[in-house]
Amino acid sequence: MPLEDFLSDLESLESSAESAFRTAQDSQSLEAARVEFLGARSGRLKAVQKELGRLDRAEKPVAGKRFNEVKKRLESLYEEKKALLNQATTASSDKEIFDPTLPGRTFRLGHLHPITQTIETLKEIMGRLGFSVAEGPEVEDAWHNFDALHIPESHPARDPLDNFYLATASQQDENTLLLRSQTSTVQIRVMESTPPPVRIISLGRVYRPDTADATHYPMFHQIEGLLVDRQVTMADLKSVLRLFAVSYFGEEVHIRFRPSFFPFTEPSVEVDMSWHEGWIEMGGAGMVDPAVLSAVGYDPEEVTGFAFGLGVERICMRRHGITDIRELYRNDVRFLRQFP
Ligand code: FA5
Repeated sequence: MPLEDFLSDLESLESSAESAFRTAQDSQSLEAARVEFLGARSGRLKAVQKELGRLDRAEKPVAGKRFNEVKKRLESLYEEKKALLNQATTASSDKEIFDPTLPGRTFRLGHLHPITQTIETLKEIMGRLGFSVAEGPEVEDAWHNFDALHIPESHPARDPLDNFYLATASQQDENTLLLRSQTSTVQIRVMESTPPPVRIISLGRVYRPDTADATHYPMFHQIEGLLVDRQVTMADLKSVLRLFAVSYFGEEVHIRFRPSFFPFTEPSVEVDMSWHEGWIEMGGAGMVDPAVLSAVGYDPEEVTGFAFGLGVERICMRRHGITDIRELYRNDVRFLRQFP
């Protein structure tokens, strides 16, 4: 090969390699260009070097010198470009870490179930009215769920079809256990263990084999209230329930009593509330029946009292505009998340 041809091959290789290095946008394309031109085994510069060996002896010094210049130049062009690309990558990842305009990372925190929230609020409101919190077991005996509450053996409320007994009907005796059907059991437990005056609330689960529909569920919660002292009257009951309703719903709430019957209160009423919409039955209430006071060893000539029992789900649902009680127990976070 004549020297001129060698030199012109070398020159064209130099300019293509130069432009390949300069235009490489990222380290992958730069590496591809390096392999193509400077690759130790099959790079294009290597091929030119082989031609160098075949030149005439006299031409070799000139050609070799030029070859070395080109090789050095291309190697340093490659190194420069490599450093440049590395710098750009580091700079852009630094920017990502410190980019103050990115939205912060949010953590999805859980929160209390709406019924638990309602219970906490009700405890706080009644606490301000001087009521302390009492508790009782969810598995109850017939004495606390019925007998002491003046619900006789023959009363339909004791029907096996209306209660979750823990034994079959034929096995029932005075030790019969059942899942409590009302929180009124706690009235009895408190009065049995505490002399008057008492001023308590009790909040908890109760169980009834009711068919689930928009307003009923076989497990639900009640808030029970009991106040026994000297000269307690129906007016006290009404004012406490009104204060309770106003504290929970606000001044726009209306409350009304309808005459009713419960074996353990006399007189008895149904308590309805209206807030933005029509009336809704929240629960029952009344003056503690003297027979109940006697059953727990209180003197009905000395003290009188009032009691109430309201459905917590009803209170919570009205407050939040929930129209189906079953939503509360489907465990669907998309529903529950609406009540943070
Ligand atoms: C009682 O349970 C009485 N112990 C209330 C009481 C207490 C009266 C103290 C007098 C003195 P009642 O069965 O009506 O009463 O239930 C009270 C409230 O519980 C109802 O008004 C309703 O709000 C709620 N409730 C009853 N059954 C269900 C159910 N299956 N699902 C959801 N809530 C219910």
